[in-house]
Amino acid sequence: MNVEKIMQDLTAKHPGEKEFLQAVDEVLESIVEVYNSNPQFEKAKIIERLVEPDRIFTFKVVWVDDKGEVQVNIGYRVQFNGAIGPYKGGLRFHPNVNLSMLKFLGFEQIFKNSLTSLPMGGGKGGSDFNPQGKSDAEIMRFCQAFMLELWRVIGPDTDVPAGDVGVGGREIGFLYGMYKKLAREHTGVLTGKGMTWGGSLVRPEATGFGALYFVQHMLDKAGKELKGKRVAISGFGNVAWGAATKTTQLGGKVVAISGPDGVVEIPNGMNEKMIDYMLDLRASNKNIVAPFATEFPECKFIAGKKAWHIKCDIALPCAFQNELNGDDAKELLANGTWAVAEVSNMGCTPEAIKAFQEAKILFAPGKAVNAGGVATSGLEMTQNAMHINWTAEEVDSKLHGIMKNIHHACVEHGVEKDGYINYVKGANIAGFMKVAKAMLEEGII
Ligand code: 2IT
Repeated sequence: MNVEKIMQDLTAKHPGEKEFLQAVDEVLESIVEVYNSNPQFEKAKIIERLVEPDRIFTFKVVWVDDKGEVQVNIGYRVQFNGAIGPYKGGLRFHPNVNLSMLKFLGFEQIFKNSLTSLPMGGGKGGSDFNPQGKSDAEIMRFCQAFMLELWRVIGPDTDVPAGDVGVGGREIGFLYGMYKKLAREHTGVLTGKGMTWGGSLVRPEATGFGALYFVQHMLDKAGKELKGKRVAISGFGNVAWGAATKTTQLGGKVVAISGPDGVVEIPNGMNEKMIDYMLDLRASNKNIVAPFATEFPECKFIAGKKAWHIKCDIALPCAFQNELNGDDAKELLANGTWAVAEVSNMGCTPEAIKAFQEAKILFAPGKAVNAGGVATSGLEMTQNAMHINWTAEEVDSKLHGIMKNIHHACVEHGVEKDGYINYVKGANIAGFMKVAKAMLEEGII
């Protein structure tokens, strides 16, 4: 494989798909060596086949808002790769959603799902619908209209969507209700369901919890511990909440959370009340963190600044792709940060990752760190297929085991000659090998 040539061809075919091309480039750079040492891959054109989604569905979503006005959005589902299992991945509702974003997320999902060791292929979907400021009734009508199209192409053994940014328990409920009505079946076709109708305990907190289990193993391997360390978290959604909860439980100090309006500095670290308040903040649907500092006067709101502005040992991006750039990385390094774990998908730009790796600090990529979310979705699918429910302890211990294995796989494939663990390389190689082998064995399809 010639990475440059493949990237040139792909860029010519899909000009402007910036995030997607960025995600592919990172994977290719990581796997080129193992790829080229295995001639079977080249012969079967594994990479050329892997970078094109199996299929993409786009559809119009028409709904009526509370004022009686007709609204039109675009819906998508990218079924990227189904070599190791049914397509699996979230739905993102956000005004910036476009095909490049969903292709990047779907591509990442292939390797992430492979890392979980569960049988799940990669997929992603969503809409440019903006949930901000919408009433419950509007959210419901949109979700119903969205599912009216999507239901034809998904199924419990075909493609199993879940939540992502802008899609939480409420949306999954509305989507599931409509699917059930159309398909006349009560199956595990979506994950992140409510606990009384097929959901799995621990799924709501799984992404954040899993991330902290991964971080624990990473610190342990480096001879460090989380206890007493300053942790900066970006975002205040479901994932950030799970990460803040587990950080605090494990004795870390969450000294910052942030939103689009700025950062809240929490000098003594978050307490339980503050963690609970994150949920109120999210439920207020205003997408700002400033009220946090009014509610807790010991905290300070700094408008227009990111979480990376606050001095911390460990940085956990928990919001969006490319939310931590080269300048942010410099600021963190200057402030003595020695570990960064992406909890968001592709949270760091290539410049930021390069800076962290050159400084030889601990850095782990989203597809490994945040895999606990989709892994627990996989556990939800298993429980649905078996028609049983596991206890929270059972699910949590399985999640913990999966994160431990993912960490192990990253180390196995990521150790450099000088002993530095390149978690990006490790995660990409470990995730890729399993999918590539499956593709070889399943023939040219
Ligand atoms: O990015 C992700 O892994 C998710 N949004 C979760 C996907 C899932 O199927 O649970």
